[in-house]
Amino acid sequence: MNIGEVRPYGDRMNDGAIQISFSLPVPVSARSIEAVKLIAARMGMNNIRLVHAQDMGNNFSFYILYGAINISVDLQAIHVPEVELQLFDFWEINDLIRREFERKVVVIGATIGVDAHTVGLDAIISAKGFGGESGLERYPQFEVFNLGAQVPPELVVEYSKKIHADVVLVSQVVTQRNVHLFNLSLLAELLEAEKLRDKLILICGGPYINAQVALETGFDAGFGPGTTPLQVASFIVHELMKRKMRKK
Ligand code: B12
Repeated sequence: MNIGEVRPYGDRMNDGAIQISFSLPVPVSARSIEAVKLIAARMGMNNIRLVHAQDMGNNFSFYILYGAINISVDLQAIHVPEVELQLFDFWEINDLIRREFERKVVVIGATIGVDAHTVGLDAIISAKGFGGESGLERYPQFEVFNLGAQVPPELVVEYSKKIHADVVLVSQVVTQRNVHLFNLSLLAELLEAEKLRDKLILICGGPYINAQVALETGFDAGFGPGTTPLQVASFIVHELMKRKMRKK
């Protein structure tokens, strides 16, 4: 393997160990187990070990397998947009907002469309926070409005206007049939139509969100799995300062 290439590992470096799981629309049987191993083999896995096979009812079954693959990728050859972030701490963020803006920063959060997953957005917004960090509600310099789940994009626009929001945080967890791309683009377009887009910092997040999705849908930044409130708060402050500099 070349320097810069990476391959999954389990016991030893570069042993190619992976775990996969999937369901079949049949009950567990000797035949279904053989089918599962065949599917894994056809995916290029070797040294296949089935570690879990379970009936799920209604003639469906679930399987977990271990095995190894012989694939590696060159990290140097991968070019994707990333959110570049210099982290501030809780006190620095509040001090910077107080000093540079002399008012609270108004933040709206919502999970839009039919999406009912609120845990991720709450992790960033609610006072209890995530990963040992307080959420944005705990920051004295943020005024936070959590609109909750299944909010129509039109309502986010209406509310942003009503309370003069500076930041809109949108969560999208369900990505079936690319519904998240539809919802995010729609919101960005509606804000644009109301001439609000340039006045707002527009941030999306969710387990399948990244910087690329954000840029493609007209957002300023996108945050994925494991995001913490401090990362989001730091991005907001950087962006506010960047925009203030631009205005001067
Ligand atoms: C809990 C859960 C539910 C709960 C939600 C309860 C609630 N109040 O949120 C209930 C039972 C309601 C539910 C329902 C459904 N669910 Co569900 N659910 C989950 C589950 C198990 C955990 C999600 C979670 O809470 N994660 C913990 C949080 C902390 O992680 P997170 O969301 O990734 O958030 C972090 C980052 O992504 C980021 N982030 C997230 N949002 C935001 C927003 C901003 C602005 C920022 C900056 C960052 C950010 O920061 C967070 C902290 O690090 C996942 C599977 C899984 N293990 O992930 C499935 C999962 C998300 N659900 C799924 C599905 C399919 C459904 C249903 C459609 C099932 C059904 N057929 O009915 C329904 C949909 C209902 C609806 N209308 O939306 C799929 C989604 C597949 C997809 N990609 O579309 C998953 C992945 C399960 C699966 N493997 O199939 N679900």
